[in-house]
Amino acid sequence: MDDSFFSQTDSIRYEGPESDSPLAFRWYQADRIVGDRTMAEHLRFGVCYWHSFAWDGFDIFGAGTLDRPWHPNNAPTMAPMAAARMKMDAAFEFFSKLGAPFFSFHDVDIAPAGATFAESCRNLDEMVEYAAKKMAETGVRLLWGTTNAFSHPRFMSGAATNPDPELFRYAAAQVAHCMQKTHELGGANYVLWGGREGYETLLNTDMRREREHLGRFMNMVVEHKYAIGFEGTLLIEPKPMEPTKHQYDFDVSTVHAFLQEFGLDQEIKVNIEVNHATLSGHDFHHEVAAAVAADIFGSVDANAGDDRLGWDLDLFPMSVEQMSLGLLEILRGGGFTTGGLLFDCKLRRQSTSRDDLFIAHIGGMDTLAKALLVAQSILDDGELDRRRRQRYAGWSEPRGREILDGTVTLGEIHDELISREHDPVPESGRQELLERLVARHIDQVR
Ligand code: XUL
Ligand code: CO
Repeated sequence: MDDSFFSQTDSIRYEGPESDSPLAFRWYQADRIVGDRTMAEHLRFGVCYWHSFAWDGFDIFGAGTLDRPWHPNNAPTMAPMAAARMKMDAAFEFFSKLGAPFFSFHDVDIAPAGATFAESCRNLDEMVEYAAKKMAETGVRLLWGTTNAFSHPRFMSGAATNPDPELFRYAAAQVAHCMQKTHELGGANYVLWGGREGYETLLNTDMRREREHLGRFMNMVVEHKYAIGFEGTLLIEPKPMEPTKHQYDFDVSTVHAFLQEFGLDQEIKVNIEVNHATLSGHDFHHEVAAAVAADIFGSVDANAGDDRLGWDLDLFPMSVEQMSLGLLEILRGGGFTTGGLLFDCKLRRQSTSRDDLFIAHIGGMDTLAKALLVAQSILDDGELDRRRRQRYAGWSEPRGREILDGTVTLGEIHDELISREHDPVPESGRQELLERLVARHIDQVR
């Protein structure tokens, strides 16, 4: 008798849109061809370690509620390394039963902190060895590794932007070690989310200096990548606020300007999180389009917020329409290369049944698989892109081209308009028609 943590659940299979099983896929069919690749190749799903395995459900109002026997709060007498291995066994059982090809972790998610930095590093080394074994057994790969330089009290005033250089050094050392471990596990990317890189009040903050320090930090990270021969992509994850009042990596365009200012725009791309996009006042698809337009699109943390709560709720994505619009921009941009769709999502505190974690991920994967079909169907149909191209047709004509070529001046344009009165007729943007077009693909896709 299998007594593993998820022994009540079998491997999740595709049963098709008519299935009424909560533990089956209705849309995600890994080997189904969509456009030029399989669904699995397009979507590159990943499960995050932190919310699903390292968090016991605590929030600012109360203690953990989730069944996580390896969590230090639930296992006060268990040796920390044994608990970490138990957690990893459960995690890999989950990844492979779900059929997710990737996972992601922070250093502190997989290995307990030691009494010293050196001991923390040794713990991480040991757990990375264990992970390598699990990855080889299951075929699950690493989408990205990252460093947590925001939870420990030492980082209360930031890491790279901390006023104390000793904290900059501590975070730098942690990134150096974690990137090396990500490299050893063949990670496709390395992520830097600026946890507490921001400020609480300008009264004590020198913003010019802190941004310069962050620029120096990121340049050191790039230098280290080449020094160790890591071939994955470096990604910054924008977020506008929370935990700090103002985060420096506010949104994609802010990060792009930062990368250009510090000479990093060829080296670092972005990891866009859906609910970070909405917290910054943008739609998810806006952030993807902004990244594609700036050639810095990398990866996605697929989740959702709540319309009425301005927090980072990390809900599982369940809106096909929202995800279809995002995937449309991703496909228009050529799809993922090293990136993928990571479920940076957490269960609700009341979701305490053992299969809730499966149902949540299955829901997210089905939502995104259906959204992929919708996005591909819109592209195959071609009408949306044809109408979009048509709006700009005048720029291929001589009167548009001479502006872009730089062969006409503002003064010449002025003089010409005075001599030849011409008042262009505005054309409909056809927004409602286009929204109906998207709705038709959502209704009709199979
Ligand atoms: C925080 C967040 C992080 C990053 C990794 O809002 O999204 O989990 O994805 O540090
Ligand atoms: Co995230």
